Amino acid sequence: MSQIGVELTDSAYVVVNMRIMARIGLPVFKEIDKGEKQVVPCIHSVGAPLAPGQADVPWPCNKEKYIVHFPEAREIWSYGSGYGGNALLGKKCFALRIASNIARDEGWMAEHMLILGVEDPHGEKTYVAAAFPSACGKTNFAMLIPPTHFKRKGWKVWTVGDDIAWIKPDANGRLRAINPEAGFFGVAPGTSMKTNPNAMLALAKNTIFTNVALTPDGGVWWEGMGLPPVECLDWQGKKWTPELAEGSGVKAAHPNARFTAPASQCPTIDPAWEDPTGVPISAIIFGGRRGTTMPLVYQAFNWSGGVYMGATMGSEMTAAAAGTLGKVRRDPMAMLPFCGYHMGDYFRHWITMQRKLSETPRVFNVNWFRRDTDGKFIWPGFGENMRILKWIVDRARGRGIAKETPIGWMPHYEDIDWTDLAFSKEQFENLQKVDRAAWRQEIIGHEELFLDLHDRLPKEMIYERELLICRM
Ligand code: TSX
Ligand code: MN
Repeated sequence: MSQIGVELTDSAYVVVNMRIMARIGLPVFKEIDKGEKQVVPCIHSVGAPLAPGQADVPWPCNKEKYIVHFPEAREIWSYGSGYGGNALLGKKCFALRIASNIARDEGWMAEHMLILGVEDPHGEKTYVAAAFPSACGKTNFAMLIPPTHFKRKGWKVWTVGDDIAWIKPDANGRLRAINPEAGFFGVAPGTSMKTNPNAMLALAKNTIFTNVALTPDGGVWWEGMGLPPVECLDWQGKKWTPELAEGSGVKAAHPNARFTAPASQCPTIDPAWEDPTGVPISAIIFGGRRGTTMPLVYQAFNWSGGVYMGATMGSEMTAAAAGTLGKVRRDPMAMLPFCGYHMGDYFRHWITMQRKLSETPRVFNVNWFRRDTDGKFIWPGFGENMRILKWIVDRARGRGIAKETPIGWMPHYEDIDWTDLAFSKEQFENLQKVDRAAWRQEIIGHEELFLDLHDRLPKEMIYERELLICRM
């Protein structure tokens, strides 16, 4: 299921990062020499290395940027930017934009999804793929550590990938997925031994850090890693102290600072993570950051309901993003910036994929971010998400219990394993509540998205919306 690209670049940063993110070198040249597979040519330049109008001031990249994809020719031209997504062309540009275009033509899917494997106490493995917009903790979920009680019973979560999945039906009509990447290009701030020990262990060696703070002993630091150093150099090389931050709010690391770490160094990396035939996918999870309206978890009634779920997903804007705080930004399948063709045709491709399948994956929606009336997160999240993941696996395996609601199947309180977690039935009901007034607004939001796509929108999306309205 692999694809080949060649990237020409004037940036050493790109070379050393791609060496971690992709499978490179002699074996690839040998593949190219066989002449059987298409090669995607990619060219990259950071552009003029001087400040605009100042011939003597060094500058990291050009003022104007052109990140250009040629889906017909299957080429990528990127000029003027050193930003990861615009410069490491194997990632968003190839593995999502160009690959999604190839996938449409060839009958497979290139998705913005993590892949994980859940091993139960009998050693049975169930793989799931999950799409979340940015700032929802995709990498954390891909490397989830189950609570102690689950670990003792024998539950394990294995990591296949944290960002991109190429998914293809096999000869038996089962969806199989590979992670086309060889590394993690993860957001550093917020990553710690508390939030994601597996990522911290993965990045402990052979790792490139971008725009983090540099400590006096040659180490790195970022916000949310733990206690700050007494003094360090911030991401721009200026002196930084915790006192300075308290006064002015200046951050030591850039909020979008990154680590580039080999996936092989992740303690929970799945034994099958490099299997060229991929891993079988039993469930697909969509999710977003939503303070209200969206329950912790529910299951779509069927495939077209699942496609509707993914098509209408969205996240509330955080402070950093432009626009009204708390407003829902629709990001279908987390692919809006990454799909290589019209989103309406992309939804149709999703709908059509089922016809090639003997076994349809179950589709779920999760929301770890619902808040109570005081504005506090209701759900503890992180490792506790294992309880929800177990229900998802049970459902995908056709053995979990659920109740029918207007939006889909939901667990009863009793269908979740609550051992060692003080979470009452009242709290759970609050988290799962389907508020009809709020859903009315939600469905109006779906209509707004569909208006933008109306001339290519598959009929299934209209009918699913009508049915949802009827059930509400
Ligand atoms: O990654 C997160 N996940 C998924 C983990 C497997 N984050 C971090 C998001 C930013 C990238 C979360 N934040 C999650 C979550 O499930 N949930 C939350 C919200 C939250 C934040 C802090 C607490 C609880 C919930 N703290 C305490 O309860 C003490
Ligand atoms: Mn991503």
